[in-house]
Amino acid sequence: MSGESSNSNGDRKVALITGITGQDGSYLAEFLIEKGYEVHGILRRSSSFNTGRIQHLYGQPACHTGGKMHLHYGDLTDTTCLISIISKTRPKEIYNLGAQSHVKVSFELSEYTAQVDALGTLRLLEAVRVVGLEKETKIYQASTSELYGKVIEVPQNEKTPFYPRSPYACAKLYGYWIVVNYREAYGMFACNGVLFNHESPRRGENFVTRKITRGVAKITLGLMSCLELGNLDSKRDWGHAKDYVEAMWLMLQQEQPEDFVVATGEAHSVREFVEAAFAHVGRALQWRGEGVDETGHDANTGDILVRVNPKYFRPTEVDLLLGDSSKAKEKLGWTPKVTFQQLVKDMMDADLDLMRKNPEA
Ligand code: NDP
Ligand code: GDR
Repeated sequence: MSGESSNSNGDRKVALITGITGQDGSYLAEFLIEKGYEVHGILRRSSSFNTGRIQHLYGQPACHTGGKMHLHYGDLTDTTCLISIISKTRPKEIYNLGAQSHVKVSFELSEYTAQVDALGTLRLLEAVRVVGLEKETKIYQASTSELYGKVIEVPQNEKTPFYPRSPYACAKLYGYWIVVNYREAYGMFACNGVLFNHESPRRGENFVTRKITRGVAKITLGLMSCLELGNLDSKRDWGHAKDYVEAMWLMLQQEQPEDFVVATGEAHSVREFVEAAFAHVGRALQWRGEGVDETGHDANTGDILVRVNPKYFRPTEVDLLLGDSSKAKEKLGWTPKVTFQQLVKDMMDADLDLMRKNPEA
């Protein structure tokens, strides 16, 4: 690789995505390929296949012949590989989506979560500097509404103070501020997207929305009798991942690097999500009992369809997230297209289809 400081990709649109195998990475890769980008992604070594969400892109013959998408083994805990991949690919845009992204798991994997989500972000920024691309490469950082944590004000916007409530959120807080610092210290084009929860049929199975739509699909097909959940009262501002990856890209197309909140401006409780999912298959729920004894019954048959299991409670909970994305609307021209009801429908239809084809899924 030459030691020149200019981006030797000339006018070619080259993007690097960490976390390309995740929910957002897969939608972003599709979006960028559609826009004519050459997409590079970092793939973690795993003992089983972890490319299910991008198989349809990787499977394109063009990919094996210098085409649209290229995967590189790497990890956000490995500085050397980050330097090597950035040096080889010389991306114009980097999207840092890689993370240990599960809030509850972060209480058990707190140190690892900090390694990946906090120090991983630092490693990536430093790798860009080491390769000499700090004035060429634009960087998107996957920041999160979890930064707001304990409710100080609603709706939450770019000026709302942070109060993280989990090791995940604390690690992401470091990620947020190191991005701001590198922007100010070295003039790097680096932006934080403070994204509120976004879901899709590709959402990981142990996040609450997907757990619900999979569970309701299984109950509908007689493959399961009851869904066990934790806190039914927490409220989230749920959008669709497909809409949100567009906002990531728009942030990197601006003249100046800035941080943006991305949200729908509408909050629903976990309980409402469960009700909407059952309503999709024509079942109404009746709630009985309170707290850990609460159960959700089929309003017609009385069968118990939902139980609370305290094992899903978190040591510290985030009660209410509701975002104000006026700045994104004004400066990026971004608004969400998918409503809450459409999101539930999209996820339910996909999981019913999946379970019908493969009841073991
Ligand atoms: P996912 O959990 O679906 O995907 C996470 C990705 O990160 C996967 O590709 C995973 O690889 C990869 N990854 C995990 N650990 C490492 C590591 N050590 N090195 C490199 N890559 C790693 O998350 P989402 O797609 O939902 O979210 C994308 C990003 O946005 C994350 O940073 C998340 O914290 C953040 N975010 C998400 C929101 C949401 O509602 N979805 C909201 C706000 C922020 P593998 O497939 O091998 O596990
Ligand atoms: P969150 O998403 O923590 O907001 O983080 P998750 O879907 O895990 O939880 C949302 C809310 O649902 C409650 N809940 C349950 N959660 C899970 N996972 N499983 C359950 O059985 C259950 N029952 C109730 C939770 O307590 C919580 O209040 C997501 C991730 O994508 C982060 O990476 C991202 O930063 C934030 O969204 C914004």
